[in-house]
Amino acid sequence: MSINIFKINEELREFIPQEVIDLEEKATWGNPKRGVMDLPYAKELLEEHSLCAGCPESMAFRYILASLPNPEDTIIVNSTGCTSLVFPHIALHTVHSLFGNQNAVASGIKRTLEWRFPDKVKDVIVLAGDGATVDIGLDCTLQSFFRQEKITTICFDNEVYANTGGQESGTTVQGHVFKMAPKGKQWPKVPMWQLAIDSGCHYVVRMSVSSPKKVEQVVKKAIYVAREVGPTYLHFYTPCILEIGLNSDDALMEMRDKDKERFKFFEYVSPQAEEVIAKKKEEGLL
Ligand SMILES: Cc1ncc(C[n+]2csc(CCOP(=O)(O)OP(=O)(O)O)c2C)c(N)n1
Ligand code: SF4
Ligand SMILES: [Mg+2]
Repeated sequence: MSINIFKINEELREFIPQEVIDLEEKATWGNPKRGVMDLPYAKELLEEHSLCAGCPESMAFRYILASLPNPEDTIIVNSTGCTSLVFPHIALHTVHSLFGNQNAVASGIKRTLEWRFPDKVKDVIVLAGDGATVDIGLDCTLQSFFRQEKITTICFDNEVYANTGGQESGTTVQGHVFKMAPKGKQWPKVPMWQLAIDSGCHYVVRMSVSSPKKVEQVVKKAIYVAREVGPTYLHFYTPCILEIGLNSDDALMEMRDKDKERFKFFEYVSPQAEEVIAKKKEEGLL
């Protein structure tokens, strides 16, 4: 625990729930080797968050937050959707942008931080749903890749607009019916990971979040590569158990199932990214 980025007002401490105090006292900030192995002892996200019980987005959030190499100097930019519900329940700097604008906002923040703090490492990460990343925000997403912004974009793909009650998105599977898409999707799933490669990302991964250790590895690689080379993109399957009619303890099974088909692990590494990853491995940071 090094830098106080989240400090409870001493005069109010006696009225603050223990969970919120834990966010301060059990944080793992300042440890460059932090990771998902800390999770049993650390507190990254309040238990009483506002996602549905068993929602894989809450698992993904915990793994990602535990894996950030530089949380004191990280800003997470998010967009409206189920993804955005957890941000009031964590102890990191976040910015809520207009739906779809997240990569444009993140680009501005990254450039400003580089100008304002030239001697400091500041990581900027976008975390948004498939509707925000692939549909309504696709222009902003791709343009940030074309401009080679040094940011990491993470898409939580639950293959639906979940927060607004179940409309189909570009990442919905062909033929799938949702409450508010009764005719079934006409077109195949948009392969966003391939668009990311074709648009200039240097490190791209598609996978589910069924394996915490794997999430840690790819998050760290994506952030290190973004710092030194350019845009990186992680496409995570985080199924909406509510909209596909599963119980709260079914998410892991659903992800493991899809690990064998449309979310089979896929990783692209550009030659420049290879160099950064090799260097970080030598430093013992990966
Ligand atoms: C500019 C704008 N357009 C539309 C909306 C309505 N809206 C809020 S959440 C949401 C769906 C988000 O879907 P996704 O990005 O896939 O995230 P999820 O809820 O599935 O995690 C939409 C369309 C909005 N809030 N702002
Ligand atoms: S509606 Fe779906 S994506 Fe949203 S919190 Fe519930 S399970 Fe998660
Ligand atoms: Mg979605």
